[in-house]
Amino acid sequence: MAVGVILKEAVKWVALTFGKDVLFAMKDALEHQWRRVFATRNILILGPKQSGKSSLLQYLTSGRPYEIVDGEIRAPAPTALAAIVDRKFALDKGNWLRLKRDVPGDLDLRDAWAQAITDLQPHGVVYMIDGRRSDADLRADVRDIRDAVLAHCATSAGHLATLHVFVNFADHWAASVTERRRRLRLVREELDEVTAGSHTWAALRLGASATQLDPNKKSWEDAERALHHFGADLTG
Ligand SMILES: Nc1nc2c(ncn2[C@@H]2O[C@H](COP(=O)(O)OP(=O)(O)OP(=O)(O)O)[C@@H](O)[C@H]2O)c(=O)[nH]1
Ligand SMILES: [Mg+2]
Repeated sequence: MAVGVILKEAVKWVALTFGKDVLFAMKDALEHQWRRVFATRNILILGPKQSGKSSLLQYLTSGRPYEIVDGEIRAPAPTALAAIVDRKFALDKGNWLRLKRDVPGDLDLRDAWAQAITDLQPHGVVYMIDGRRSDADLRADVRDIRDAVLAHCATSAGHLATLHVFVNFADHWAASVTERRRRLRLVREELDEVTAGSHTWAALRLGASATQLDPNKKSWEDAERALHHFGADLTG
């Protein structure tokens, strides 16, 4: 879709893939409650492949973590990242032209994140990981946040207020209350470690929540709760 068309249809526009795999939603496209919770802040949803980024954005826009097309659940397209931006940001043609140039479809996942962080200067980042992975892999996923996310925010330290890790697929990994607590503690520990000893990130509000966005379920309270926590840290 040409940039001009996007701008003309901005009011109706829900989300689109930009280049190959960058998903954008304008704040107006979110369900009312989330528009209020997130206020005017720009948000990025990042995370490794198949961690649930598209499902989370879909949940925010429709209240369900999947898209129905012709009566069937449509498999989400690959996304390097999802961004939630303000109408003001969306209507500034320069932003789109820059993003289009900077985020070509064949860009590496982390390069796309770096570019989006630089261009959007997000106030909040949701970093999704797949909680079904081993303890060691989960720790490694969280450690990645330093180089893949925070390193690019360093020059605009005033902007990023909060970073929450959503440990997704809780329908698989959080079988017992004990296991749920243990894994969240592990993630939280590693997350504190990532920012420890850095003056730049001393005031950054961190969070770790269990979420599930299983398309076969009827409700997603964990995700709702996690998003409210994130929203409170975002605007608080
Ligand atoms: N059971 C279950 N399935 C999930 C959950 N979250 C996402 N899924 C499914 O897992 C698959 C991957 O989710 P996506 O939302 O596409 O993840 P993504 O990070 O956008 O993936 P890529 O864009 O390919 O990197 C989809 O088929 C989702 O329906 C979850 O918490 N539980
Ligand atoms: Mg996706």
